[in-house]
Amino acid sequence: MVRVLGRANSINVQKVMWCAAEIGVDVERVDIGMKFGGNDTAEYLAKNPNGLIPTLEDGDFTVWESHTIVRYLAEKYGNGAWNPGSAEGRAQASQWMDWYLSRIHPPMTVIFWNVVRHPPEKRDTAAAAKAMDEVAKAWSILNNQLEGREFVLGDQPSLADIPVGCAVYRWSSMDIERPSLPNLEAWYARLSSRPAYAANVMLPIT
Ligand SMILES: N[C@@H](CCC(=O)N[C@@H](CS)C(=O)NCC(=O)O)C(=O)O
Repeated sequence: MVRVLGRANSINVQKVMWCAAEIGVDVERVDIGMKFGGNDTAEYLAKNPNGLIPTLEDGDFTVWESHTIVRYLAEKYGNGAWNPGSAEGRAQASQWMDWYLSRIHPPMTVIFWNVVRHPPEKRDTAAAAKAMDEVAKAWSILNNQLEGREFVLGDQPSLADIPVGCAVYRWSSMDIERPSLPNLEAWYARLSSRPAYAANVMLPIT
């Protein structure tokens, strides 16, 4: 039995749940984190000493870090889908996953907190504006990559789509002014039509 420990609306849990649903892995998800708590117990910390979500359990095997988990699921259960077959393809998938961590995640976190989570009196509009500039530049890099491609690496979705695919839902749904990025918008529409994405990623943003 594969279990994912983590609340459904965490972007890092969404990466794992979306990947598992796409490759047909049956997962039991347990609500842990934020309002559910449970990530500061000795039992949880023994599984994931960071006290963060998600953690994946596959029988006796435990692993944390969302990108590592999706690579594990695709390698073990993907039957060739989602995990590129060549070393070059896997390197490119990793490149976009790492790029998400360095270029998309930090500014998106600043925007998310200032637009969604902080009450108006705690919002830092200058920091949010700076983050908007940074992330718009990063999204335009992905917009260029998507020129002539259905998904990040080509005609088929792959692990490269997963972190940025989860983030583009937030980017497209938050109450912010976005620059026009037609390839990115078309890719987001393509992802949105996938039942596994709609069910696991397109959840209320809180
Ligand atoms: N690099 C880690 C980051 C994990 C992380 O920061 N998780 C957040 C949720 S997105 C968390 O656990 N926050 C505390 C909570 O939800 O209670 C990963 O990708 O798995």
